[in-house]
Amino acid sequence: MRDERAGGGVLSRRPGHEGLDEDDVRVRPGRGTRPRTRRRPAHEDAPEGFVVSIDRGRYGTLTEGRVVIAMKARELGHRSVVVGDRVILAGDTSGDEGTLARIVRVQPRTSALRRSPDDTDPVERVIVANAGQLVIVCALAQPAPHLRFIDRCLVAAYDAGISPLLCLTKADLAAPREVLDIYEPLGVSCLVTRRPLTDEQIAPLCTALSGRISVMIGQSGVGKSTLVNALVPDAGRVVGIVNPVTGRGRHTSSSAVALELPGGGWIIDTPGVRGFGLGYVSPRRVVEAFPDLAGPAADCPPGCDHLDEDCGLDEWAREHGAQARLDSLRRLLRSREGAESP
Ligand SMILES: Nc1nc2c(ncn2[C@@H]2O[C@H](COP(=O)(O)OP(=O)(O)O)[C@@H](O)[C@H]2O)c(=O)[nH]1
Ligand SMILES: [Mg+2]
Ligand SMILES: [Zn+2]
Repeated sequence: MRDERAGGGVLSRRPGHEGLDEDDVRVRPGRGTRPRTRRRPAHEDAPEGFVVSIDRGRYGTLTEGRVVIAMKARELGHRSVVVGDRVILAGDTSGDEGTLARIVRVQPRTSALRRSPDDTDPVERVIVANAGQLVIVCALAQPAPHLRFIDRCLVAAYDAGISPLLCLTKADLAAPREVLDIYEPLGVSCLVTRRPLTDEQIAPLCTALSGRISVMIGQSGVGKSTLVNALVPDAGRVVGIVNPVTGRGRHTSSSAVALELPGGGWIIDTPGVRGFGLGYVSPRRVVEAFPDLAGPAADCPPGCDHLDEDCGLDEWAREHGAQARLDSLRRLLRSREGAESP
């Protein structure tokens, strides 16, 4: 007898793929994903966790108000799990000392901050998931501002669809004007902090971070830890409780960690990340971040990198009095080339 339901649907079964249902129709072939089978356990009422730390294959996940340590389930294969991911847990999710849950699924990401090992390597690795904001911390002195680093962070942020926030520290040592003149024409949100880091100093940053997931990046010595300690007064303790399984009290220097802000939201510190390889970012992706430039850029010669004489953006900038904005955009585009490190 013919099964009416099986034959008549839009999602008719493909030869050689018996037993698949519409869940198997994927937009992209996911690495490590497998077709649904009868043996696959149901995780429908399994709790969801938020990955706050990673240490040698152990994932600290905030789950229903407690920190549950978990490992990746075998069924995840090579699928990456990073700080900021929302994951479905199975097994012992009590969070009791010595217990270990399993991560059985990773929820779709709203954003993915990536790096490639270097500019020529097309393989990209996700560093942080679901962040809405990239806080680029740069000192105005000691160490001197590293503008190329800022440019590259901006490119990575625009590519990931994450809004950047430039935080200029140590304004007690040097004035911020020159740096602001480069980035304000792009419409980048900028904040300036100085010592002593009073509540008044930190308040604008608190407001900017409130209720969002922000990831912080900056070179060593620019004042990231100083800011985090001011934002999250018990930051040291929060990090310390994350790893009861291994007994290690602190996260390793290379791993990211998410800290909950007292006013709501999360700040993710990325101690091991000192920059981005941008080999995978196209000029088009960068220009798309600036809606007023995307229109005129579409009239450029095919494949225009927007750096040469025949680029149509020069005329647009003259007509709109936007030379500073175009200069800043070109800084960003040029920062994609050459070596990553300072
Ligand atoms: N003068 C001055 N020094 C600062 C300021 N913020 C941080 N520092 C100092 O800069 C050094 C590096 O700060 P730290 O937070 O450890 O930087 P990190 O490596 O980015 O985490 C420390 O000696 C801080 O006391 C500031 O606004 N002004
Ligand atoms: Mg630090
Ligand atoms: Zn062009």
